[in-house]
Amino acid sequence: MNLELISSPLCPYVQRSVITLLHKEVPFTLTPIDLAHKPDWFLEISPLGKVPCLRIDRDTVLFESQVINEYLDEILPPPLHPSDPLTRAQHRAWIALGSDALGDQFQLMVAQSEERFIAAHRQLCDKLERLEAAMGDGPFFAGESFSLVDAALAPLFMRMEILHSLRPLPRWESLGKLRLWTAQLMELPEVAGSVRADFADLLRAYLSEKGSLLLRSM
Ligand SMILES: N[C@@H](CCC(=O)N[C@@H](CS)C(=O)NCC(=O)O)C(=O)O
Repeated sequence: MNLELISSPLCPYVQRSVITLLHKEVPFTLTPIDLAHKPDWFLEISPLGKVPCLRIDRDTVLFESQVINEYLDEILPPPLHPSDPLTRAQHRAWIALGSDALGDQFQLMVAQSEERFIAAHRQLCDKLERLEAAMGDGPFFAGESFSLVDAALAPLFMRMEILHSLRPLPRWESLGKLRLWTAQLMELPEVAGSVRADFADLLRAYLSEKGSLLLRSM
């Protein structure tokens, strides 16, 4: 099977699928596109005009990171999703919270005023605190085994650590379980290898271009 992931180097949703592909140890190619100038061929195959898209055998396209991850999980055993329907539903729910938190994180990164920054920070940290309360003893969300929740949340946590290094985020710093979970995730080759080696510099350059408050002295 030929698997091609249409991507963008800073996109956390793309990264979720890259982590799953790397974890499953399946060959795939990455095709980065410029989201500011989306190519016509991409607009033709992407119903929402968003990355990631997974092109399968050149002619079938899936979109939405979680749909892509669940498809990969179903065709490439062993499964990362739990077999019990209720536990699986709970995992999907926390992944959905992670998707919402990525939206808050984006707002935090591009906030142009302290007021917007504080609002995005509050929304993000409220969600992260709920997640912290739901977290077991680790090292991963479901205990000893890596799951699709880990694949979906690792991009959020990777960015939290980078943002925290630029401007201290005390509420993030106080989330002991999430930060331990983050440390475990960052050790995994599928997570460390899911972004370019210069990812932190790339993110910083993006923040600078956006005039992010994270790069301004308080
Ligand atoms: N819900 C989507 C979100 C994907 C998404 O928002 N991708 C962004 C880049 S991080 C994108 O392609 N944006 C282009 C646009 O909105 O024009 C998923 O999980 O795949």
